[in-house]
Amino acid sequence: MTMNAVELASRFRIAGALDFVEAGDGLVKAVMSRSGMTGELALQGAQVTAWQPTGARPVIFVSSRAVLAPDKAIRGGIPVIFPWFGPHPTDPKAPQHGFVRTAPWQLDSAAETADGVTLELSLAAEGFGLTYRAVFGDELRLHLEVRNTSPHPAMFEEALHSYFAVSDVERISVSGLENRGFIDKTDNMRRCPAAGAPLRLTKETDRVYLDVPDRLAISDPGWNRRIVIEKSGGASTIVWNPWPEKAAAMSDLGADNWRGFVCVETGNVADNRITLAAGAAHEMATRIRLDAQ
Ligand code: TA6
Repeated sequence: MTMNAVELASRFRIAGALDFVEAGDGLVKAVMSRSGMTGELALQGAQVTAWQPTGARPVIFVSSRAVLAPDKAIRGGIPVIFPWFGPHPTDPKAPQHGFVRTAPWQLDSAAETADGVTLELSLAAEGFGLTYRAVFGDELRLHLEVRNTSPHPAMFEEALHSYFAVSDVERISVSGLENRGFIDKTDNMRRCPAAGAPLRLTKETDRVYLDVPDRLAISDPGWNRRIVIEKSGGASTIVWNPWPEKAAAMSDLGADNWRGFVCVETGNVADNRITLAAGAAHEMATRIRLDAQ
């Protein structure tokens, strides 16, 4: 039974740091603030929908046309993708990117700590138990634990599908991928060799990089900043921007929004998918912070 904003506030509100609001069509968001930092997380999907460190521009992008409604994926933020990435391997009717990003997660605890405002959420997901910790502070720290609660080995894919706000996707570059090959989803899943240089996006880009080092950065000269991503337990990095033609066909995005974001996603997909023994658990984490350019 999901709680409404009033019930959540009565249990978890922290004066001056954490409150709960109704958003869109029946959704509830946790809204956080601390020394000028602001953040948001939608209980549906445990989806981060905002993070803006003190004195900085927003770091997380959400489409101006995003639809906040039950069972509808929110266009932007950091969707939690599980237990498959992209289309379901065998069932064409199954939702793209799994079912947990539109599921009603349970808020288990909330606290203000030295690192910021920490939310702990959980979800039972068809033979898996998911627990998710989000810490909103000078950094944004996300930690996803997946436990196999079934009596047999189980396989899954996962990703934190982060939409990062940028000045202009044609001006940024992504470092950390230079020495890694990738699967090109815009070219029939062709396996491509490492480029040997930071990634610049010049057209529709939809790439799955495998076995990626744990430190990446998005350099944004337009806003004179770098978004630094430090991850653990996530071997894959997915980079996506649809470019204007595909963006125009997405009713919750639009051709006028495509320049303002790049997805640089941390996950375990394709060759990096995970198989867990009965009762075993796997942890994936990512820390996001800003550096001067
Ligand atoms: O992560 C990139 C991707 O898999 C793209 O292929 C594109 O489909 C994107 O995710 C958005 O997917 P969504 O289901 O949120 O529209």
